[in-house]
Amino acid sequence: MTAPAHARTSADLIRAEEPVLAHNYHPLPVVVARAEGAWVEDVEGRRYLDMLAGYSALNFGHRHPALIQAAHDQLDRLTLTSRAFHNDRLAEFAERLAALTGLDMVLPMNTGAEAVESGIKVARKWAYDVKGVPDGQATIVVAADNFHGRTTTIVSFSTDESARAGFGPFTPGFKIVPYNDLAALEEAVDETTAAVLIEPIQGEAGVIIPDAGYLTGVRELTRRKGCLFVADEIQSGLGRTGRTLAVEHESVVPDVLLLGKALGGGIVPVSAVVARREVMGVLGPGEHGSTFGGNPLAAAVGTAVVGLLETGEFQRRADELGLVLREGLEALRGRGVTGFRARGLWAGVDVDPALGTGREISERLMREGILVKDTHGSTIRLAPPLTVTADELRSALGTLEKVLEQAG
Ligand code: IF1
Repeated sequence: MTAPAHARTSADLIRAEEPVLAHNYHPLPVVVARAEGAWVEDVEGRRYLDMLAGYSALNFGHRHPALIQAAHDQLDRLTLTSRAFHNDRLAEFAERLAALTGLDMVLPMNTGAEAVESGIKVARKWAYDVKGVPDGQATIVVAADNFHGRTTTIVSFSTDESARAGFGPFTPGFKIVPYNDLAALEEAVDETTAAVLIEPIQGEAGVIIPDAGYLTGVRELTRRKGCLFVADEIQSGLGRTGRTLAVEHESVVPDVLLLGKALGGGIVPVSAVVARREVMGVLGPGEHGSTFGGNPLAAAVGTAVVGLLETGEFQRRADELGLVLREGLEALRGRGVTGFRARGLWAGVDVDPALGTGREISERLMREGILVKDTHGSTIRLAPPLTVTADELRSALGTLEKVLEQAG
């Protein structure tokens, strides 16, 4: 019998994972044991500033007091009923989430991929029942370099070979066009198109921000051609870009909104499809579901998350601190940073490949107490909790500067 987990060193725990944990990730060699706010602590007590924030699932920081309190209160009352019965938390969650997003109806799910899959099913059913596309012929137009999750259908329309190789056969009915290209979209959308599904900002692709007017163009094109605009805001939403939703930067309202990650406050998986009534109305009893979707614990935490966003505080913080982030990155341009894209507290930073890969830079930053995640090549993603302070942000940028100098 090996020592209990809490008595083992980081090295012991990393070694213990090897024979029994699927190798579907290549984590940085840090073993987190506790966390609060923007800081995590490893088994040996070393502290790190978390500049990844769970890929934007921790927008409100680790263990935000209001969210933890909501979870504790609900744990002492009721955690799961399934939707075979009602529970006393779901109505308020759906009402307040719909109001926050400016849409009408909520389909509560659990993970982001489930929200994407559910959005695909609703869009297809809307195409058959409302638009009149012949059964089985609905298509959905997506963007190259997309990331919408890891299910077989979702990777069917991925352009990332590492995400789809070996997982076929794939789901038909998807067309891929270049991102940020309205002419290509115009050509691809036809009478069989149920929806255009895009990220308002492409996260995994490296925080790719489309030209001003692109989202407005997608909105106008989908409305004119009679198909749905489905916005995947699972990573870009809920305050990350300085607005409740990234589409707000162009005052665009999609027909269907996909949410996840931070909707669960970094505590429980909570995702949702939020849509216009005409669209969500295509679902009838027994036509879609999920054991945990809309469970009272998720609804209680989700409602507390919506409560935090209703104040506008986190959106303002991301907007204001985004200036600090951009100024800091601008100062590093030509000094190891070859380019960057940033909106709110979210940035994709291209590092000079001569200084190392994104992974190598991430490892150097880890040794200096900063946790980030590379995306592709030599691009690293910066996405701290929206609770980060300006001083913490400046300190992290200072450490990035130091690491880039040392790598040179
Ligand atoms: C991994 C990436 C980020 C997402 C968008 C749907 C989902 C995601 C825009 C699915 C999830 C996660 C998945 C996680 C790492 C992370 C990720 F690197 F994979 F691409 F954030 F960029 N739509 N993104 O970003 O949500 O089912 O995971 O809850 O798979 O490694 P999920």
